Amino acid sequence: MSAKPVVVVTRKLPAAVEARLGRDYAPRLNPDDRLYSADDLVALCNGASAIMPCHTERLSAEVIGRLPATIRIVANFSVGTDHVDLAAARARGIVVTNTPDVLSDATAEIAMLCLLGAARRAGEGERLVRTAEWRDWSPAFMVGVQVTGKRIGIVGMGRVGQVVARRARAFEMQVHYHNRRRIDPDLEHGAVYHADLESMLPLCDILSLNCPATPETKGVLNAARIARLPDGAIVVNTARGALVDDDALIAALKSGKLWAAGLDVYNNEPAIDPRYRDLPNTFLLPHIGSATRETRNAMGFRALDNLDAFFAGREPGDRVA
Ligand code: 8YV
Repeated sequence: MSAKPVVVVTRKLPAAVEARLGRDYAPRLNPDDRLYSADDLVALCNGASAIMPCHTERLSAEVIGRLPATIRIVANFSVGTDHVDLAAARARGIVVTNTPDVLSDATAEIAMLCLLGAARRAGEGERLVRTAEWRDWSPAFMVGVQVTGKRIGIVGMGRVGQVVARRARAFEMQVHYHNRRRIDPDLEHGAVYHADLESMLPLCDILSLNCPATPETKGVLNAARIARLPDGAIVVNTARGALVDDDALIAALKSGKLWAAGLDVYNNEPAIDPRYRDLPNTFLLPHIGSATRETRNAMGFRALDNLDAFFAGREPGDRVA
């Protein structure tokens, strides 16, 4: 019987996922959930065949170049792959996979939470009650923006974007979307496609960012695009912080051009731009889009399915490089 492949698992994973890893592989686990430096990671990979990283480990071209030749696959515990230099992996013949589908519902839930939290001032309200500073009630107290029946624009109508659209329809919203190409009209359910992002923006009472971070989408929400949104619009980001020009978003939140923003992801997490914290009209979550028990298990099993296929000599279902 051949030895079980050694898999470097960069973060602590759900117990059931680690149990399956232990049954089928020789995993190098991280029981203390310590954040590895690039040097730690490279050293841990000595003699290993696979890495199962999260988005917290940056596999840049430089890091990939230092990996031992024994590493044959990077099976990400994430749908996003912006932390991995895919071209560098390809150049070294390293297969890369991700975990699509299984986190779409959980992430769309957080998008709706961000949307509602921003529109209805949930963060401010919660802080008021929690700090015992809630003193009075009046018709003018904590007045927010109603979301029912509003127009939502979704940037990136992939798996998550389509679930956000479905949830938005439950709130009777009119759905607009911008995507590289129009999705199958059977999947649109009345959503209006805009090939041109610029022309969609003036129609968006709410703008939800749901596209991957790539060189093309970096800073897609910039000052010029924010200026095209209706006054008082709401911005929701559950995709990646890199999509946003922080200076532009913060200026628009300060000036009142935007009503509010609901954010789960940021540039430079977790050391986010501190100005977000000082604004009353931000509803801020710590990148918890996929953080449900169900989804974290499913992500782990999906990553393991990819490893299983690879080591059985089959094409992994979620190969991205
Ligand atoms: C995860 C995510 O928390 O899957 C993604 O791309 O952004 C998150 O939902 C993270 O990636 C885990 O590595």
